[in-house]
Amino acid sequence: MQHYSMTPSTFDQDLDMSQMELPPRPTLFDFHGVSMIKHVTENWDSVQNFKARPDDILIATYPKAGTTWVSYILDLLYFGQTSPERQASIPIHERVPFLEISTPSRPSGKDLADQLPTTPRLIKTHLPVQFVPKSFWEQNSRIIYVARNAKDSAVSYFHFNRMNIAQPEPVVFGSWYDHVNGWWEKKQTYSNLHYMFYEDLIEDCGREIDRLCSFLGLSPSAEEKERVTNGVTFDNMKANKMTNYSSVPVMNHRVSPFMRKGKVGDWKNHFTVAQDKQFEEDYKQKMKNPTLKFRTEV
Ligand code: PPS
Repeated sequence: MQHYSMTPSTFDQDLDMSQMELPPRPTLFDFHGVSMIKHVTENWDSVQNFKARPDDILIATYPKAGTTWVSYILDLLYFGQTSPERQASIPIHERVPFLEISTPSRPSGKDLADQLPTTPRLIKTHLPVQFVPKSFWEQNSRIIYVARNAKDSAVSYFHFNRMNIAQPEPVVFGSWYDHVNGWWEKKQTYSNLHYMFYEDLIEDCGREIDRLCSFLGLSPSAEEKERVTNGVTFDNMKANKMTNYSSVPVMNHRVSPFMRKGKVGDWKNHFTVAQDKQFEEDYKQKMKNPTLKFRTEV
């Protein structure tokens, strides 16, 4: 196989789950035109009736676009100084609940969001724009959408599906194209939406934090900003038990760590030249909106 780079791919490394008793992976099904799993649809009415507040901040992404990164940036900006306990003992996925998730063994994301004691409440969603509970629009809540180029999203999602047995065969939350375009169109009419890109964060995280702060009306001191920028580097988040998802039982980090590579362009280690050509042809058909542009390298 001709690869873009000679760097060996990480496929199949360390992959021996054959000895483990694993529950079956959830099945994908069509849900109003979007491929979903029961863990994100079972609590549907309750999620749809979620009562958003004007000061809530919703972090919306297609999976693997940098949700955790931006969640942690916001968490540090708002609560980094005031709540050392929060930083030391509450994992990021509890500080920033995943709104639509509902599994038998844990409180639902909606309940966790309802119970958040903070102001603002930081809430994560992977829902395509048409499924977002209407109270967010009615309350004019602030929304941050993070998008990542399709090729790196596909590679990251592929590895995530290997390590997380709560994932079906790819891919839940439907088409990447519909997701990034649906949210992009929403931005044209809903002004409280900040649309940002993973590639920009990689290129200059400090600049993106400045843009986020200006959207949120925050003005951290130089020292505070330095603390946030330093806390959210890939290496620091990978080493931090509160941000690396090491406490989540359905994830096997020996198969592939949640904090995997954190790069733009890793797709080159996975796509053959022929696959890339095929991908580009398909991309041209599906990405009709010329104003939404992604970078696959920086
Ligand atoms: S999820 O499961 O949808 O919430 O995943 P998500 O957090 O959106 O995306 C995970 C990918 O983001 C990378 N990541 C980072 N990259 C660079 N710097 C920082 N600080 C960072 N934090 C998370 C993470 O490594 C996953 O990407 P890949 O390409 O798999 O490494």
